[in-house]
Amino acid sequence: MDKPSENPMTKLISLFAFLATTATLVACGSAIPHSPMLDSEPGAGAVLTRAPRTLRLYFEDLPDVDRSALRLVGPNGEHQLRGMHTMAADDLMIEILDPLTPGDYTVEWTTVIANDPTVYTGKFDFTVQERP
Ligand SMILES: [Cu+2]
Repeated sequence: MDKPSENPMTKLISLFAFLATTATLVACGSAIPHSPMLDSEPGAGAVLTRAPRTLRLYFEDLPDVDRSALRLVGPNGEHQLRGMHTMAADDLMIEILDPLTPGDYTVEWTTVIANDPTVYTGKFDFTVQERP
């Protein structure tokens, strides 16, 4: 009596599919320049019901404050930011001067990380929702 067994061809096809996916990921990974930003407040893609008053970006190592820049662009254009500083050994922090109204925001950042001459840039978005 034959037991139902897995078709070896199906196994082979899924193995090839896996390898192709892996190869694509590796290829894409090497094409995207490395980003030293690890985390942020607000987080990338965050949907907030309370408008943030500061931006804080966390990096792999100490950012050079003097050679770093942050921009915050929202539905009413660019927001005024004040007093960029570092709070710990790995972050940039800045105060948002004018209150954020509901809408989509983009943070654009430029930084130089300790002992690395590369100028890194990146951006991320967050959303401020109307308060219920
Ligand atoms: Cu601070």
